[in-house]
Amino acid sequence: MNKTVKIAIQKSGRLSEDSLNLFKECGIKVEIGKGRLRSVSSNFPAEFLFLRDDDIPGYVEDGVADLGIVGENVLVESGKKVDVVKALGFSKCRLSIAVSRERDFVLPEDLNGKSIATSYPRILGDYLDKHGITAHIHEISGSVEIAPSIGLADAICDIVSSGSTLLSNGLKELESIFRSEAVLIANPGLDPDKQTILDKLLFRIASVQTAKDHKYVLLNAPNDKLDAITAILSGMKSPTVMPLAIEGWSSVHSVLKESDFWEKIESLKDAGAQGILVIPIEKMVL
Ligand code: PRT
Ligand code: ZN
Repeated sequence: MNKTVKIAIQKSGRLSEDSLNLFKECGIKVEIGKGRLRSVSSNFPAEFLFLRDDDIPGYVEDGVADLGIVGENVLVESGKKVDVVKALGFSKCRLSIAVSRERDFVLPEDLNGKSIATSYPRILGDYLDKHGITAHIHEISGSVEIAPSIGLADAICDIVSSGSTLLSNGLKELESIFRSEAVLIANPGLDPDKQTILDKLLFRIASVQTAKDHKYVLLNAPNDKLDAITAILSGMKSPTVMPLAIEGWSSVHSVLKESDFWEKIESLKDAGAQGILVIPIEKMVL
């Protein structure tokens, strides 16, 4: 029988949609259905297990699943021994210490002798140890943001994304102690067949991620401005230049990095480029 890898993803929650999207962009079919706990892909050697995110690091450590997608916050808090093979760039958030807006508080000193409510006792404990602070960690599993107002704790340490939950509970964010995003994790002892499948998956993810970081650009330029314009467009190798039907003009095609896109577009206009078209790239293999 041909080998498959078992991939654990969150059944329903903040990671689910982006995880499924990632596989879709990689051309891997995943059948989903209500109440479904597993699904075998029809076009890639993978079986998907749909689980609660908290269970994913443990399943991957035990080898029940070979791979998994989970937030770094949950992974580090779990303390499980797995390999982080790829940062995926979605579900970004931070773990922050917050207190009531009315309180004057200086970190980390003012935490000494105080109580802090959190669902992340390990990560918070590490932060406190690092700063030589002794505080009482009050572990709770949910609704951490209401702890100060009901008198359960002086401060909280919880996941923050937009900050609106803190705001609507009268809290202010003092310090972010951990940054997190979704990561692909793997069992450290994958056999060679499974490692080969993982390498195939990583190759596809890299092509999708590289494509997202780049844009395809087409523009028209008068031939006497071509040197200046092609100098701005370093591209993958060098830009493609083709004559337009109209005499003295060319069409220039190239690839630009998303990060320096706006700056380069301005320089291109200043250098005489016209009719600039920008097109998203679906996959990019370097
Ligand atoms: O049911 P299951 O156990 O699988 O899911 P879950 O309810 O434990 O987790 P889920 O789906 O809520 O989150 C999954 C992962 O998404 C987390 O472990 C983080 O890695 C990541 N993530 C990204 C977030 C947020 N953003 C986020 N905003 N996880 C939680 N929140 C919560 C936070 O706890 C707080 O209550 O949203 C609130 C803060 O959001 P803002 O935007 O108001 O600041
Ligand atoms: Zn969870």
